[in-house]
Amino acid sequence: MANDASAVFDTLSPAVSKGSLADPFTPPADSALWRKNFLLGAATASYQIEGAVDEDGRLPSIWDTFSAKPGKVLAGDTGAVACDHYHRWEADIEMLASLGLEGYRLSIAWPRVMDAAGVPNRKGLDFYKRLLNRLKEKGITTFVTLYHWDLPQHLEDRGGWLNRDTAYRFADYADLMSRELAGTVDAWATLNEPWCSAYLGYGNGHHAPGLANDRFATQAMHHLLLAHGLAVPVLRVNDPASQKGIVANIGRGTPNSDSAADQRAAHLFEVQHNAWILDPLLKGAYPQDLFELWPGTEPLVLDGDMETISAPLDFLGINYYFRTNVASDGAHGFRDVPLEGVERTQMGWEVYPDGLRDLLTGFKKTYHNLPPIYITENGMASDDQVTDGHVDDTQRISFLKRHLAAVDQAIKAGVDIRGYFLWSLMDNFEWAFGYERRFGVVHVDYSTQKRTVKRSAEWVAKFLKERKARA
Ligand code: IFM
Repeated sequence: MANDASAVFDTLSPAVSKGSLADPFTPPADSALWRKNFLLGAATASYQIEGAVDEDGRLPSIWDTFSAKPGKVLAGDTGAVACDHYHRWEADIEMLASLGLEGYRLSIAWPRVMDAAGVPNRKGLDFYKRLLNRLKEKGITTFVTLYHWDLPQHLEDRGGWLNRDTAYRFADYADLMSRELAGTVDAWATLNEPWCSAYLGYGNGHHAPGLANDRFATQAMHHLLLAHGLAVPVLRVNDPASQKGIVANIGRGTPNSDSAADQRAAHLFEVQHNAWILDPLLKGAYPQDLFELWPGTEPLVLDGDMETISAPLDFLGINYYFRTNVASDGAHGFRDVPLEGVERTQMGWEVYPDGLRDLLTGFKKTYHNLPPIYITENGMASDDQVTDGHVDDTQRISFLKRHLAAVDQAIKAGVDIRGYFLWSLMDNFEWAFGYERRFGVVHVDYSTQKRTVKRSAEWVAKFLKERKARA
């Protein structure tokens, strides 16, 4: 196997590496990307695109509260309007369909569909029913995430994910949604990126609700995973035909040197980013090395919790963005050592497709029960501008090609990967970075809400058209 995922397509089709739209996307003939049943889609999330935060009975979420606090989000941005998708959903679905995208991953805003007493909010539910029905009419495969970080504020007021009860409230919410939406959802993901909810939300405070304590992070993680475990059987009963899974973000950590200390640091980085979530889900236990990194932070785990958390999954969603080069911090952990001269995105994240392949092939070795995988997010931010009605996001085209090549290599190495969702369908509210960072394959002018299809979206559409023609 070539070491460098980018090299695969470069060798076979040198033109492709230039990333210009004129070059056809020509994966090798034996590439899984040509398979009709390899799903190619795009992803979004409720708080990042919907807006309409106080319409039709939606209650406040922790992100409304957090983004209203000075200094928490770049430029004081909030999700109050975002892409106004709540009102523009029909045109947005048309756009998605016109690009030929076969799958759409969206999330439901919990505070839109249920009140504090658990009473359904019909208007909020109807929004998602209309949306999902339309997607079905268009023949688009639907992946629905129940929790992409917009926790109802009333639950945070009672301790949020530090309160075990939130896990049970989540199971009630999953029950309502799967009873109401059964038949319109192809795959349910319970949580998006519990690492971010637990660590960024409760461990370092960069995300809502903004608490910073390692012990909080491990307890919040336990309750998030418990919420997942409690919800899965409920989803199975109410909507047996759909797939059930969870979405984890994974991080590649590479050692800054060959020293044993740096190797250990890279291992601990991956324990903290990957095994912290995947071990409980797939092995039924937290990795003990985590508590070497954060001594004394073991969460309170009750009898039966780990069995609940590790019940079999139909799929595992994987979100991948970059690698981190690390060295030992001289104590229990690691410190980042940014590499010089490497390609980076608008986020400052290193472009490193091989990390995706290496993590996936590594998981296959580590977890004998690794479920089928969907890449549920992958993409990059760039400072995209509209010029003469076009957005030339050449770096994104090249990024997507190289990461798709890495996926292909992982499939050839035996990993069961069934699809890929690019992040994101359109520019949106990028959490603590507000609207400055643009991840979309469709540009959004936030002053007019005009959508402009970027070159990258045209490129994906072109490939999908070609694939359809060859089928
Ligand atoms: O925008 C986020 C998304 O909500 C979760 N995964 C990472 C993306 C880019 O930061």
